[in-house]
Parts: sequence; C-alpha cells; structure tokens
Amino acid sequence: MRKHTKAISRRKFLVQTGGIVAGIGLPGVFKTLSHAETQAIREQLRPDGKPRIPPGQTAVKQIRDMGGTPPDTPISDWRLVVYGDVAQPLALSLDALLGLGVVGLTCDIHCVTGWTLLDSRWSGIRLGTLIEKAKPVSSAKFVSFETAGYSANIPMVEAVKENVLLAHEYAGSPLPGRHGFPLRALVPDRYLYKSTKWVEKIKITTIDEPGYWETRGYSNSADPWTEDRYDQEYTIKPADGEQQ
Ligand SMILES: Nc1nc2c(c(=O)[nH]1)N[C@H]1C(S)=C(S)[C@@H](COP(=O)(O)O)O[C@H]1N2
Ligand SMILES: [Mo]
Repeated sequence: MRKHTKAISRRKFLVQTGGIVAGIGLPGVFKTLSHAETQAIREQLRPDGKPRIPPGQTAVKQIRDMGGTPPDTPISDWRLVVYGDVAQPLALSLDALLGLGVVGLTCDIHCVTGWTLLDSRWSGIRLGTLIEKAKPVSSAKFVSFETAGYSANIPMVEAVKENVLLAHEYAGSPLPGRHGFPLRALVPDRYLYKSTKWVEKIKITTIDEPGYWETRGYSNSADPWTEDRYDQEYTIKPADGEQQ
C-alpha cells in the first residue's frame, strides 16, 4: 500500500468531508434487481473469469446520481487539457476530441457504497488513444483525471485498457449535467470514484498522485473484486455499516 497516510482526527476528518456517508455515498431509496434476477446473475462470470457482481455489491436497475459539483466553465471555452510528463501537451475542444474516434461501450459499473449497475451503455473516446497522442515520457506510469475540486488517479496500465473511456454519452444521449456533461472519465473495473465527472484535465505523471477520495481514506487501487474499499494504512476507518 502507498504511504499517503494522513494522521488527522476523526472529528476533523468528518468536518472536512461532511462525513463519508454524506460525502461519497448519498443515502436514498433505489430499486434493486429482484432476488431471482440477482441469483441468476450471481452465477455469471465475465470473460476474465471474475463474477459479474463483485463481492459485497447489490445490483440496481438505474444509475444513481452521486452528486458532486460541476465547474462553471462556459461550454464555448471548454477544452480538455492533457499535460504533465508528456512530449506533446494537448488542449482539445470537444469536437476535436471526438474526432479522434468515438467508440461505444456496454459495461458494468460499481460504486464503493455498494451498488452495481449492469450493462450500462456509454460512448466516448478511448483514453489510450488520447494518451498515445500526448506521447508520455517512458517513465510516466500514472494518470490523474482532474476537475475543479475533484480528482482521481489510476495507473497507466489501467488507463490504456480498451474499456477505459472519456465518455460524452450515456444510454444513447449526451451526458446529463449531473453525470458529468460534457465529459467524464469511465474506468469500469475500479470503484466509480475513479471515474471523475466533468473532467477538464488529464495529468500524466511518473509519480502517483492520490486524488480526492484516495487522500481521504479510500483505497488507491479500488479493486471491486478484492473489495479494496478502504486504505488499510489510513488512520481513520469508517465503522461497520457507516458507508451507504
Ligand atoms: N467531479 C466529480 N466526479 C466524481 C465525483 C464527484 O464528487 N465529483 N464522485 C465520484 C463518485 S464517489 C462516484 S460513485 C461517481 C458517481 O457517478 P454518477 O453520479 O454518475 O453515478 O462519480 C465519481 N466522480
Ligand atoms: Mo462513489
């Protein structure tokens, strides 16, 4: 595990974040699949042999709006900036970005608060395509997705996977504002806090830079199949049942 442990008091932590409950997962009523539907899907495996529904997750029928605050950039000024340890920094309009080649993707998504949405439909450009264009230096091993007040980081090996997108459409329509219009990161095989909404900058680095939740007690790796939800070295752990 990484050494980004911060020793802050639980009280300060809760004051800073509004509490994990209100911060990362807004509680609320949401429709889950029926018991029979869930049982059937629990037997399904992905092509890589992992279960469709990762341990500790419940399948839901609809994407949940998990909140967050969009930046106030006017859409006419919007550019996606790619910077950091790259030979070719980029600043692309949405049209220029989409000109790199839009692909569709149907995937399952997993929120650390416990919901999984199966077969969600997205389109966008592959992050790998963009990274290639920016020509990272050979020692660049990490990618951060940044927007005002939020960021998330993933390793380069994950970033270049085929199912990692910068998505501009959800379920056949432009992203709704609350889900990241005009563009969000989509990293289906990590807990969804890695998938920065309203992404404006992609930073490519040689040293890992833990993002918003990664510096507030959540796992840096965020692997749903090992239930890697919390940073084991973090000094403050949420009590059982506190998430949700
Ligand atoms: N900019 C930004 N992106 C964000 C967040 C946020 O608060 N701000 N929340 C993250 C978390 S914790 C989750 S679960 C997903 C939720 O995405 P959704 O609201 O589209 O379901 O967005 C992620 N991306
Ligand atoms: Mo989340």
